[in-house]
Amino acid sequence: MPIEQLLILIKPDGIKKSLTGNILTKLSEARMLIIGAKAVKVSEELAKTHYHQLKDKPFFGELIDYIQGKIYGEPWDRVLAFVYQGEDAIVRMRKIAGATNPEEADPVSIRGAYGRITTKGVYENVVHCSSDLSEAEREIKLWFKPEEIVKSIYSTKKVVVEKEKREVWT
Ligand code: DAT
Ligand code: MG
Repeated sequence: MPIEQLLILIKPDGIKKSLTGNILTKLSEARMLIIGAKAVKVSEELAKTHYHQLKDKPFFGELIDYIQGKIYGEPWDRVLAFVYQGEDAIVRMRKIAGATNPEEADPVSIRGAYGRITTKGVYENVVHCSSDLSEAEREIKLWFKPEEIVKSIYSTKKVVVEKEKREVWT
């Protein structure tokens, strides 16, 4: 079985409903390693790049607002991002996450148990889970810097960065 890495997001509805513990418990049944974890306030640019393949869908605008947590506002307008690693990780984690449409998802899956469709038709499906190997690589590299991951399966290189404005502790 190939060792794979993938991106999992606990979306703002999962944060607002205080489901982080429940979601991580369900995911832990797969006995995979968390090799990256952080809280992220999602910018419009990050949201649009993440979901670029859906840009022509009628629900794109609402999807971008949703992943940014705009409908919930402070302090729910954030996501928790994780990189998981394990054997056959993508297919196995997507099974635990459940189908995209929470109404069609296995009721024991995360989306089946905790997701809903709003009256506006937005799928509030609690988690994001990379769909295949190339998407997993693209998404991990979009959401995480190499130094934020314990051990990446993707190659890195050293570069000298000059005159970069960076926030540091005072
Ligand atoms: P997944 O998140 O299962 O990979 P996707 O990549 O096709 O599914 O879609 C990304 C997100 O867009 C999904 O989590 C919820 C939303 N979405 C997809 N199809 C939708 C639809 N028909 N109506 C409303 N939201 C939808
Ligand atoms: Mg997808």
